Amino acid sequence: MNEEKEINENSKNEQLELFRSEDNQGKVMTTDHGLKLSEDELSLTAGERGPTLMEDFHFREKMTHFDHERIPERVVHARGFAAHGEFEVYESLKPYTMAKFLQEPKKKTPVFVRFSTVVGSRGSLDTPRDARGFATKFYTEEGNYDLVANNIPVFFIQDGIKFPDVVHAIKPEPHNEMPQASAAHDTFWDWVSQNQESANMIMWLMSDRAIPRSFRMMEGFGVHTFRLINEKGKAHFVKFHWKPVLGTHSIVWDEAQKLGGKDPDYMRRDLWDAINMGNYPEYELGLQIIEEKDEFAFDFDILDPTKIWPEEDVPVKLVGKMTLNRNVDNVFAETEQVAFHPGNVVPGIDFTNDPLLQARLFSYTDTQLLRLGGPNFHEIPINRPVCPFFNNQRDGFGRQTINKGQVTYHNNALANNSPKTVGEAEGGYVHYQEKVEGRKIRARAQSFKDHFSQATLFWNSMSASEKKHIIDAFRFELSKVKSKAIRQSVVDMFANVSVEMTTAFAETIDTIPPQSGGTNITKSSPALSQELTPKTPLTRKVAVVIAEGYDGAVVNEILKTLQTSGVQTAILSDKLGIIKGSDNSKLEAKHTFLTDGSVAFDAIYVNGGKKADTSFEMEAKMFLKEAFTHYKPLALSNEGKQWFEAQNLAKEPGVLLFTNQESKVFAADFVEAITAHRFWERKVN
Ligand code: HDE
Repeated sequence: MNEEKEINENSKNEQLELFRSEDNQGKVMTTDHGLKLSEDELSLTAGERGPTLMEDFHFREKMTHFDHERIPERVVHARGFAAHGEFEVYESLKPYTMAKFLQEPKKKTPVFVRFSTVVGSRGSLDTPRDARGFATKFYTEEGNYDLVANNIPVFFIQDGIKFPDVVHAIKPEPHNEMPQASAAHDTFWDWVSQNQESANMIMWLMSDRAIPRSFRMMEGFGVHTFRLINEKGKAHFVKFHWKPVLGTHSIVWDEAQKLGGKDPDYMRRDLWDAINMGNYPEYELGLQIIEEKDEFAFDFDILDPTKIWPEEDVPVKLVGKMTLNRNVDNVFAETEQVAFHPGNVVPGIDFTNDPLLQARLFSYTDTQLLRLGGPNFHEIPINRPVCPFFNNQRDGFGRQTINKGQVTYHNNALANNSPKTVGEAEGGYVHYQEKVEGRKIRARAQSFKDHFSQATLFWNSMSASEKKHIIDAFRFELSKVKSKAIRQSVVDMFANVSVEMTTAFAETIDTIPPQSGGTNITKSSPALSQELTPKTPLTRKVAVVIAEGYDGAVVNEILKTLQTSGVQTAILSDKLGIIKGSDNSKLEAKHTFLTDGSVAFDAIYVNGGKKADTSFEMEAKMFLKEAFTHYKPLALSNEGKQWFEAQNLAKEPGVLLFTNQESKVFAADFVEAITAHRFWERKVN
C-alpha cells in the first residue's frame, strides 16, 4: 500500500477500496471475531424466564460496541456533509508555486470536501443563519494539502487566543443550552458589542451570505493570507477563493426557518441528489496575489483576517476547477472521521504571521487527538495520504500499520540513517525564511485597529434588497436579545458602520437611534454583492402542481421545456400516485402539499385540475402565497390562474399568467423567469 505510484483522479478511490467491506447482503452473521452466530434476538438466560448470563459473549460484544459508537462531535463545524471529487489547474502555476499538483493542466488530483455549519450540533439543521465551512483535502503526490475555508472571507477576531470566547458566546448558553444553532441571543451580542473587531464579519453574517441556497452555490475563502513560493524561492502573498460555477445564491430568512422544520437536511440532500443525478458541483479556484514589495501598500494590514482584499483592487485570477462527482459510502467513516488541518501544506505553499492562522496551526491537531481518540488518526482511510509515508512515530491507540524493522529512531547507523530527510531539491519541505525580529509582547499593531471602514464598504456595496435583508436580520437577531443595554451597545457600535443602516432598525428594537457616526468610506465593491453573480436555470427545482383533470397538453409542454433547459421538475399534488389529465394523460405525483412546503422549490407552476376540490384549492393557494412572498417565479394556468387571481396578486413581477399565447412561449417565458431566480422588486406585503 505504501509504494510510490503516479497520482491521478482515481488514486484515493482505489486506496479506499482496500478498506471497504463487502455488502452484508446474503452473508452469514458472525461475531467481530468471525464466529458464526445461531441467534441474535434472544440473550442467553438461565431458563426461559431466568436471568441473563455473563457468559453471553455475543450479547456483551453487541452491547459494548453499541455503547461506544459515539465520538465527540467537532467543537465547531459539528454538522457537516462531504463528497469526493477532483481538481485540475487551467495553466501551470509554476511562476508562483512549486506545489506539484499545481504545475500541469490536465493533471487531476483527488479531493474530499466537507461542508458544514459552524454553530449547531451535529443533529441540528442545515439552514440556520451561520457561516458555512468549506474544507478541501487535496490528496497530492507530495502529501495532503488542506484548504480549510469558510463561505465568508473574514473572521470575528484577529487573534486566535479569542476563539474560545467567541465560540462560547455564540454556542447555546451554558445554563439552559439554548438556543440551538443560532446567534440570536444575549451572550453572542454582548460579546459582539464588547469586541468591535467583529464588525466586518457581523455584516457578512447578517447578509444573505449566511443563508446560502446550496453548498453548490456558495463561495469559499481561505480567509488568511498565505504565501506561495516558487522554485527560485520567490514568495508572493496569496488569498484563496472558490467560485461556484452556478453562481452565489441565497434563500430568504423566512424560508430558511421554515426549511429547518420541513427538511432539516435540505442542504445535504441537495448536494447528495445533485451528485447522484450527475449534476456535479463545480468551483473555480481563484487566487488574489500581492507582491512581497507591496506588503504595506494598502489601507489595511494584509495580515489582518478581519479584512478582505477588495477584488477591484486585487483581481481574482481563476486558475483551476474542482468538480465533486462522488458521494460518500459511509458518513461516519468518511465525513465524520476526516481530519482537516490548515497546517497540512506541501512545498510551495507556506504560512504568514496572521495571528489567527498561527493559532489554527495548533488547534486542529489538538482537537483530533480527542475527537478521533489518539495520534493515529492519519491512518484512518479517509485521512491517509495517497503517497507513501515513513517516519519513526510508533504505537498509540488504534495503530493500524504493522511497521517492520528494528530501528525507530533518528539518527541511526543500523538502518543506514533511514528514513532520511531530504533537501528542497528532492521535495523536502523547507519553511520560508522570513526575517523576523521583535520583543516578546502582547500587543497588536496599529494597522489592525480600523474595525469599521470595510464594514461600511460592505454596506455600500449591497443592492437595495440586500440592504433590506441585513436590516431585517439585525432586527430579528436583536429582538431576541433580552437585555436592552446589550441591544443599545450593538446599536452604538454599528452606528460606526452606517447611521442609515443602524437607524433603520434601532427604533424597532426599542433602542435610541444614533445621532451621528459612520465612516468616511464612500466607495463600494461590486464583487461583494450577489446581484451580479452568474444566474442559470440549471438544477433549479420547480414544483408542478396538478390535480385530477389537469390540462395535459399545457402541462406536458411545460415539463418538456423545463427539462430540456436543465430545470429539475417535481410533480406535486394532494396525494401520492398517478394523477389523470383531462386528456387521459398520466403523471405520477411524488410530492404532496403535506410533505413538501413551497420552500423546497425555487419556482412553482400551478396548473390545477378540473376535478380539484375546495380543499385542494385552499392548499394550492397557501402554497402559492408562500412562494409569492419569497419572491419566487410563479407560472399559472387553468385553475391555478383563477386561484391566484382571486388573491389579487397577479400583477406583480415574476408572475406569469397563461393567457392566449402558445404553451411553448409560456414555457420559455417561465424558464427566463426561473433564470432570474428571485423578483426582489415585487411587493409582498
Ligand atoms: Fe476552524 N476549527 N478554527 N476556522 N474550522 C475547526 O477543527 C479553529 C477558523 C474551519 O469539516 C476545529 O477538526 C481556531 C477560520 C472549518 O472538519 C477546530 C480558529 C476558518 C472547519 C478549529 C479557527 C475556519 C473548522 C473543530 C481561530 C475559515 C471544519 C473540529 C484561531 C478559514 C473542518 C476540527 C471540517 C474546524 C479551530 C478559525 C474553518 C477546533 C482555533 C478563520 C471549515 O480545531
